[in-house]
Amino acid sequence: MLEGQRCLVIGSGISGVGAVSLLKHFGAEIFFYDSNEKLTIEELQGKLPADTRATCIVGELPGEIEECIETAVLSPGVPTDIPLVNRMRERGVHIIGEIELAYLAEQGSVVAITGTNGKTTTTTLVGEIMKAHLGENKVFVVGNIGNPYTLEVLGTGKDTVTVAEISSFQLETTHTFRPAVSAILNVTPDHLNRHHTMEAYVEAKEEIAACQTKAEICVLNYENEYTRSFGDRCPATPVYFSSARALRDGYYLKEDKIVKAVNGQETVLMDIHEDMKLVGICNVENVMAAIAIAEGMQVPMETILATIRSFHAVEHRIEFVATKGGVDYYNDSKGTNPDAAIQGIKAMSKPTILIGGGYDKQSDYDEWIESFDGKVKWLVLIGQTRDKIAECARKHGFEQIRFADTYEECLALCTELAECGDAVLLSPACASWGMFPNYEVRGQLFKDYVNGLA
Ligand code: UMA
Repeated sequence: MLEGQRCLVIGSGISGVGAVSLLKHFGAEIFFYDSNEKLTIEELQGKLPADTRATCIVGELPGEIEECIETAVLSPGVPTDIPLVNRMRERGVHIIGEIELAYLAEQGSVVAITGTNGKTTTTTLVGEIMKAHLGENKVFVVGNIGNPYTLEVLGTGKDTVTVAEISSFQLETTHTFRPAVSAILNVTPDHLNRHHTMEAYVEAKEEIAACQTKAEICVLNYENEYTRSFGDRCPATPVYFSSARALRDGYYLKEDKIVKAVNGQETVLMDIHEDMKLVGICNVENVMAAIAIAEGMQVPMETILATIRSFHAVEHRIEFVATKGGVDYYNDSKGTNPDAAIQGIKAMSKPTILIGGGYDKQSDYDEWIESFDGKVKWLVLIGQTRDKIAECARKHGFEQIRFADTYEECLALCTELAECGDAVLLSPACASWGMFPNYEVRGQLFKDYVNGLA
């Protein structure tokens, strides 16, 4: 359907490279573009396989190229309201995202998971459950998790399942994407610099179910006001989970047990201490969501529970790194917004030296500071948001603040401040952008530093 069409791929990150490879398969005429003037045409060419025919462009997009484009494929990091995209939209150019492009080639079933927090853990766990059920080579785990969908989709077939972690950025540019089972784990303020309003952010998240019908399922968190109310207008059949109350139909936490109810009839599924290696209430929610999703995909309960029993925390999410000099070090680099970072603090049981700050997504830090709850001994701040966070902390009466200019300085300072019996937690409540390409690089630097300590 895109054969012979002039297609512009915007963004030369991993999504852009994936989009080019799929467009090549479709037989499109490809223009591979990145607005970053610091990049060179040779660098863009170097990101593509040698036999790829694509016109590479950096910096300003020449008018004559813009004018001839028929379809534009946006990388997730490209805002949908920049002048270039607005002009093309007005001209009637077909504007899609990398997820939509990949979905055009999907042959099998799709599970799609979004939410402000818990996406990566839930996606990974669902991927493991599906692999246990169908076999390793029948399951593709893709999307925001760091594996572009476009790079995997040609391997799909009638009997495969694609488990996709989908961000709000990606959902702004889907049109026909129709998962068999979707899930919105929770929605709390995040990425407001990109979406501008909470309403727009919520709207983007709800797109995950836009093409579903009542024959399909949307798994929703009953304890989040946005996802609970979405159940009433969701085009799919809602299936709820709750960490705080019994439901007539759905999955919920009852004391220490995860229970399933059908028409008020309860079945105890598992014990959250004996059967789960993951800790924290956020992970109980992730596990309940994974059970609901997997059951929605007709996986037998014994396969689901056996996988959960052996499943460990994912990297960079409240990940224990090591104990050095009597101090426990935790990497929660994926704590990229205040709500996620609150979960990080909740999981700590010792006096904590907390590393915060990074890229400014125009978040509010009040609730995060309030969650310190006497547990945070020192707050070590770094990055673009450090003054804003410090001001907010002082407003809440928290004065134990130190600043660092570089991550090396920040980590050395934490080691100096920490005493035997303390914990050091990297859970910055901010994205890493500006200092690092992504949260993984930030988390890895932290882990390398800790592992290098005597
Ligand atoms: N660019 C332009 N024009 C613009 C904006 C960006 O040309 O207006 C260029 C940049 O110069 C850069 C490229 O676009 O060269 C980067 O594209 P990108 O930001 O979309 O990055 P990718 O490497 O393609 O990674 C993206 C996701 N990144 C973002 O959403 C910001 C990755 O999510 C995802 O793993 C990957 O696609 C595969 O699907 C990361 C993320 O931080 C992990 N996601 C956010 C989050 O989880 O909170 C949403």
